[in-house]
Amino acid sequence: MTDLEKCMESLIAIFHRYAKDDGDGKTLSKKELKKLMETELPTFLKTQKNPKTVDCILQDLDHNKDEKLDFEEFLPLVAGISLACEKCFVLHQKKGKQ
Ligand SMILES: [Ca+2]
Ligand SMILES: [Ca+2]
Repeated sequence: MTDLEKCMESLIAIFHRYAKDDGDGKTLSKKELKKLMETELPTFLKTQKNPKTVDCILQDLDHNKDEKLDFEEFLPLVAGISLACEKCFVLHQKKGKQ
């Protein structure tokens, strides 16, 4: 498998690992999302000063308003954080070159 394929597999595996906690493995409840973010994205959570970050994220991403995130709704979160990371990465690279 290529690196990117491994990444995608991990992403799917992580989503399902946390989603299945309450018996409904297709969606992340708020509790499951919180646990996922606390465990898998601690660095990102630490940069967020708002204690309601998880609630805000859930509201933003939950398009069908069932207060749960399915995989399709969850992906923009990963994409968004990846975008932010990529900007940092580019910034660091520029700093390194100067
Ligand atoms: Ca669930
Ligand atoms: Ca939803």
